[in-house]
Amino acid sequence: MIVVLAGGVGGSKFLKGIVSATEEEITAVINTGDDIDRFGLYISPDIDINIYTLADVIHQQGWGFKDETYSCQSILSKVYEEDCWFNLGDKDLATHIYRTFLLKQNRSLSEVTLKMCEEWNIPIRILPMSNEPVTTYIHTPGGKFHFQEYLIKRKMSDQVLKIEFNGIENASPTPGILEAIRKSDLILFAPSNPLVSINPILSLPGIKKAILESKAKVVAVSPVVGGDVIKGPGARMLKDLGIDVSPLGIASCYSDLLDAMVIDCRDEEYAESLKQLNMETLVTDTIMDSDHKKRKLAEKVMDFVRYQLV
Ligand code: FO1
Repeated sequence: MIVVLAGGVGGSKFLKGIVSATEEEITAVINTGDDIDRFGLYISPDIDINIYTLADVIHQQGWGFKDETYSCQSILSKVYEEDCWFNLGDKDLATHIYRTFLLKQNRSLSEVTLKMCEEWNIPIRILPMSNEPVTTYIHTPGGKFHFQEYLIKRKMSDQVLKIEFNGIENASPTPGILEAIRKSDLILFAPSNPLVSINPILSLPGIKKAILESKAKVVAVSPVVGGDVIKGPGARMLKDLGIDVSPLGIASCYSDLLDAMVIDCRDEEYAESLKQLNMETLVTDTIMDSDHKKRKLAEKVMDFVRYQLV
């Protein structure tokens, strides 16, 4: 069994590759710290990005539906003069309406997610990291902001002083996650932002302990390529918090959890230093700009785990 920890865009591409490259049972544990309420609707961006990507309906920008329209949003903003900084497409709204409708019937977020996965014919188990609310806030000199507000409304223009996962102490991992970790042979950290995508998952009570106790090999794919993060706010956040924008900086975020790292060819120079930290390294092309390349990367990772990580 394989467990994949993932956030949104980078995570979903990697997950798609892994799904196409192996027949093994996969449980994907998805960050929900980015979840947000807009107009009374429960929006879970990373869950949706992963479902849409695996269902092949994702927009090429990495979130929302392809061939999306924004009629509802244009009425909200032009007629009702609402501040629509968080773009909600018409098709995407159906997901948020349906999820909110089911949650209001006292179904848990994981039940709702599994139901949505069934309806989209997703061949793996996708679990939100927790059924309890955890919200990522970014503390800046100008105050603290919901992660989506920092990212989209304020366009990452603020200096990051601290990242808070509000509610984490009272949240527990979704039922099934700890068992999956214990039973797994391989745990993959997708090339997602370590600070706001993977760290919320790792910060849930019991997760790190289960990973450390599991017999599984633990492998992280670096989201940093050639001194930058492919998508999202990663580089700015890492810099602001004094973390090196390199595979070494990413490795430091995961401290003693990793057996190995997958890094891009452009970062080959770091392989030796990672080895000195007791980490095996796969150096390969990690850019996943086509389905073929997603699958290729996943095949390389699976071969590396099978033949080099013993
Ligand atoms: N990202 C943006 O850059 N701008 C948006 O307006 C936006 C809206 C949005 C709506 C639904 C959804 O599921 C995702 C959306 N995203 C948007 C992506 C999202 O902010 C982030 O990429 C993730 O939270 C990080 O994984």
